[in-house]
Amino acid sequence: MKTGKMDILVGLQWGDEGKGKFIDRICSAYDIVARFNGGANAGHTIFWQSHKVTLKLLPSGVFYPHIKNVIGTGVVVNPTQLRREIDDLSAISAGLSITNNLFISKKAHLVLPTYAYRDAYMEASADFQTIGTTKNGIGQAYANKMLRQGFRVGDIYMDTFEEKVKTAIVREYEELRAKEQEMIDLQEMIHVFFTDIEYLKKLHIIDTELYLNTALYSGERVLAEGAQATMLDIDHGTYPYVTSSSTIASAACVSLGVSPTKVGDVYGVFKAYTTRVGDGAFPSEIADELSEKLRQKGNEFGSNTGRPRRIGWLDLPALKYAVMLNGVTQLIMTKADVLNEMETVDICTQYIVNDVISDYASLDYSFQLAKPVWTRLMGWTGDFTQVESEMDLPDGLMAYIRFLNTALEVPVRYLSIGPQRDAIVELT
Ligand code: 2SA
Ligand code: MG
Repeated sequence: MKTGKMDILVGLQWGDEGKGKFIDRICSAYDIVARFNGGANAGHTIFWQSHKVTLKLLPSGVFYPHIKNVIGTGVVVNPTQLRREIDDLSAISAGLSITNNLFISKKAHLVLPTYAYRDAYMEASADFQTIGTTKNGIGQAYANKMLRQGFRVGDIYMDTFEEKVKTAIVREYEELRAKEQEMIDLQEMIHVFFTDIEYLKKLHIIDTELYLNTALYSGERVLAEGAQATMLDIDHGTYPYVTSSSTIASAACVSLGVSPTKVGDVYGVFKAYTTRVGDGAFPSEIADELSEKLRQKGNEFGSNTGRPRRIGWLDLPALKYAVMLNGVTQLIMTKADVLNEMETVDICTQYIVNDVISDYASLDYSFQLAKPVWTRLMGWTGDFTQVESEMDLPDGLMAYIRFLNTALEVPVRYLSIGPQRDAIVELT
C-alpha cells in the first residue's frame, strides 16, 4: 500500500523568514497545503502574477488550482478576517476558486470580535505584561480554548450558537467598556460578526483529520504550513515574548491529527540575518545605523501591522536550537541579497551569560542576559538576484553557507535570492 507523506515547513527564527515565498515555490508538488497554527496574526507574502499578496489565514497553496487548502484544528479562525481575505484574493484572481478548494476544521476555535480589543487593552494596560502582539486577539482565543470556554467553527450549526456567542460578546464588551477601552459600536460588532458567520456556513467545514489521513492513505502528498516561528513557540520560545500557539514541527501532528509516523521532510526556513517584531530578548540585535539600512533594504516592516522589525545578525545558537527542536531535514536560507555589498558580515556564534560562555540557547530568564560572541566573515558583492546556478554565486556567500552547513550539520538546500517567485537557487 502506497502511503503519502506529510512534509512540514516551519520558520526557524522569530518569523518573517520568507516562508510564504518558499511554500509557493515547492507547493506545486503537493496535493494539499494545511495550516496548522496561529491565526490572522500571520503574514505570508507571496508574489503572484503582478500582485504582492499577504496571506494571513489562508494556506499558501491557494494560487494553485490543483491544491486543496486546509485550515487545521490548531488554527484560530476570525470569520471576518477570513471573509475579507477571500474577497480580496477573489478580486485579483477571478479564475481561481478559492472557496471550492478550502476546507476548515470543525474543531478550529473561533476568534470573537471582542478578543482583539482585549488584546489591545492588555497591551496598553499597566496591569499586564506588554508583549508587542499583533492585537488580533490570538492569545485570547487560545486562552479561552484552554479554559474550555471557547467556541469552535463547527459550533456555528448549533441551535444555541447565536444566543451563547452573543452573551459572551456582550459580557466582554461591557467589561472592556468599563475599562474605557475604545471599541466600535456593539450592535455593529454583533451584526458584522453574525453576517460573516452566515458566510462561513457556506464554506467546507469538515473533519480535517479524517480528510488528511484519507488523502495520505491514498498516496497524496501533504505540506503542513507553520506560521510565526520556533523562537515564538509557546513552550520552547522566548516566553513570555512569544505567540500563543505551538509553532514547531511536532505541532503539525497535534493540530492536524496526523501521526508522526506519516511525517517526511521538515523544511526549516531562516533569513541570512535575524529580525524580530515585538518585545523580548534579542542577543544578536544590531544597535547602530546599519540596522536602519538593512531594514530599508530588506523591507523589514510587519506585513500586517506595518511595524518596523528589529534587525540583528544571524544567531547561530538560536538557529541550532531551532534545527534540533524541529528535526530539520532541509534548510532554506532567504534574503542573502540584503547583506550584499557589505565588507564583512558578523555571526553570533556563542553567548556570554553571567561571564560564562555558552553554545546553547537556554531560554529561561537568563536569555535576557545573553551577550553575543561574534565571528566575522568576509562579505560579498555583485548582483546575484538573477543567477540560476550556485556556480555563479559570489565566493563570500558560498563561504558563509559552508560555515553554516558545518555548524548546523544540516546543509542549506535552497537559497532564496530575491522576492520574485522564481528567485530561488537549489544548492548541491
Ligand atoms: P500575537 O499577535 O499574540 O501572536 O503576538 C505575540 C508575539 O508573536 C509575534 N508575532 C509575529 N512576529 C512576526 N511576524 C508575525 N506576523 C506578521 C508578519 C506580523 C505583523 O508577518 O509581519 O504584521 O506585524 C507575527 N505574528 C505574531 C508578535 O510580534 C509578538 O512578539
Ligand atoms: Mg510574516
